[in-house]
Amino acid sequence: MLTNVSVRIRTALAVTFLAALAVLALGTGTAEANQPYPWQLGLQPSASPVKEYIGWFHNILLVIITLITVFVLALLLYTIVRFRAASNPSPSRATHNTLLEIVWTGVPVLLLVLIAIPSIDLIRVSDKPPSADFTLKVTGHQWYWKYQYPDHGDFEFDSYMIQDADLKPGQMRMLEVDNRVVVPVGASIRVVIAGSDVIHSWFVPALGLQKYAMPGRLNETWFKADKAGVFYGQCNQICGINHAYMPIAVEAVDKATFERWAAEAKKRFADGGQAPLSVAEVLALDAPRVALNVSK
Ligand SMILES: [Cu+2]
Repeated sequence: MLTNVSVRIRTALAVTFLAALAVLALGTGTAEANQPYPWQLGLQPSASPVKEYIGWFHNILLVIITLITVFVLALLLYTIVRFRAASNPSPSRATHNTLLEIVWTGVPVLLLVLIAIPSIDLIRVSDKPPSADFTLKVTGHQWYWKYQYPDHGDFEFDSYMIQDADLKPGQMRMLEVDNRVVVPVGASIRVVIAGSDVIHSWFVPALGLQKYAMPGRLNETWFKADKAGVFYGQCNQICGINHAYMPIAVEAVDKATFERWAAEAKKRFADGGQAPLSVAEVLALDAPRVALNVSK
């Protein structure tokens, strides 16, 4: 009977271990993804200094809470075994222990203070850029985003989700947009955010960005893309019936490509023009000129 039970426990442990390994293996296969993926464990890989900090803080908190939980569990088990009626027939009548009470109040307070230091510092770091290269204005609408580049000729454009029926191969369902926000890699970008109708929230996990878009109020944050890529996000403040259909796509490219895109965007979006413009389209425009070695 006993051996039967222990065999079953060991089998269950082995199955759990193998399942965890399988999940980890699946996870590492898409570790570089800049969007959520099935069976994801942990946060998306970081692509900005603030996200790096968030990731570090998340990991250190996980260690702290694991140690606390294991410690409390061990105390509980010890108490259950050591002070059960059978082994402790006449219980102690003590009600107070000054030293113990000071310790079990003081240690948690100390831990909370220790956690509060990086937590508050993170708010400071994510609040303002050390020095901004340019400003991007983001406005949340029901149900799309408007982006404005005041330092590049003040052009602006709307960014809508690609509908399922219009998806091209390789495009992310519910995450791809017709007009991506394009930024240069390595530039510190000040982001000012507002809402035009209700509260939205501009949330791009890989860049460590999450800021409310409030009507009648300008919120500020910043980011710096450490690497080239397309970073996906979503509105994460419930804002009405199409809340799920206003994704965010930030494309980080090299500086020269960004300057070309911005120059083209200034023309394209002048006078309220709204035909979408992609980086690929801008590069394709240049291809014949580059091939003929003709300056633009
Ligand atoms: Cu929303």
